[in-house]
Amino acid sequence: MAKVTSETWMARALVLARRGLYTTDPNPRVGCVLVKNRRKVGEGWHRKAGEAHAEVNALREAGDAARGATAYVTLEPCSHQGRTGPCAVALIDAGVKKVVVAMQDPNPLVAGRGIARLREAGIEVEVGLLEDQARALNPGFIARMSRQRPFVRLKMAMSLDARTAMASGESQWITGPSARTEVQRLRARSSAIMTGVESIIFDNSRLTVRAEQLDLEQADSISQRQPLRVVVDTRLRMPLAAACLREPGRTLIATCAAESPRRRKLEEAGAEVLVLGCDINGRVDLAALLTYLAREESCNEVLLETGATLAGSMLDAELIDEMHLFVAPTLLGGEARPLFALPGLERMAQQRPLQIDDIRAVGRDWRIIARPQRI
Ligand code: AOF
Ligand code: ZN
Repeated sequence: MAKVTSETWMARALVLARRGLYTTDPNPRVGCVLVKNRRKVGEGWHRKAGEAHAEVNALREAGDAARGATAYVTLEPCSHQGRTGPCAVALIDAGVKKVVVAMQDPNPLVAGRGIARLREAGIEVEVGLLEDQARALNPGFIARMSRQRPFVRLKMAMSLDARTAMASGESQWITGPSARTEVQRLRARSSAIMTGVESIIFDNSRLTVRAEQLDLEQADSISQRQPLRVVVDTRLRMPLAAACLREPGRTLIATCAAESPRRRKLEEAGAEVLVLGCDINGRVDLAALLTYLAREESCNEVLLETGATLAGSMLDAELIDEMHLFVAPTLLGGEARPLFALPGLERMAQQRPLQIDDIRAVGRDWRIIARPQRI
């Protein structure tokens, strides 16, 4: 039999944490495994904000067997009294002997204090096992806690000749059903879906999670949570009849038009209107919007589903963390609408470099995951 190492247990804790991918928001996804005499005596994960943390669920399963066990946790056990009691204290009280932590909690309420508390109680603590994998589970929570802004993921679909729409603006559907299911998953894990008013005008998209299209065990709990819809609309051109205003969940319109008479009408139609300052081009200050989403709306991951103008502005402002580009095996020809409206580059030295992290087939389409490199 293959040797069971501490990596194996932490890998199990990461698998458990991932079960909360669609449901823990705004909390992080966390998993925990309790091991004694090289056997698992309990495991748990955090399902939902307000409910028990991963460690508490694992301790509950282990009962008395937790005494003398080693705990593998994907995030530092908390030290604060939040909606639930501090996990560090629960581990100490249960008589756990050693705690292996994948990463420190970036939440300033915790930030090392959970680890310190365990050590003060005489418990051996090891930090950093499979840390990269643990960080990858919670990019949004980490960005919000450490940079006061969400992790922004851009999703775009294009033909093999890099067209995102027909000249008429018609764009449904370039990609096939598997890619569209994948986009549903991206929506379901996000705190907010952000778009530009032009996309609403052209596509009238609902920007909702359709749990029945997800084909997942957790479909029931997902359907209860709709990500916040955020529409960037400098001059308040949002149509009163926009389909997304009639969907469950909230729609927030970010605008510079403080005095517009349309504001009240949109509010009556069910939207919330957020007035922000303008940038030097007279458009909504996107960095301020993201800060607002992190601070006031506790947004961890934001999915940007939009057209060339807003995508270009977000890229230009260095506000995109990751891009998911779906490439369909089709040619659209005609007038090219670029992926990004960027100011024309004149020299090769001005190129926007990307790092490609993954390319794979999704049904009949291809998905490229890339990260803009800071220049
Ligand atoms: C853990 N284990 O499973 C999770 C932790 O509002 P509360 O009480 O649920 O606290 C949320 C904070 O606790 C969250 O911001 C993060 O710092 C930590 N999450 N900690 O020990 C868990 N979910
Ligand atoms: Zn906790």
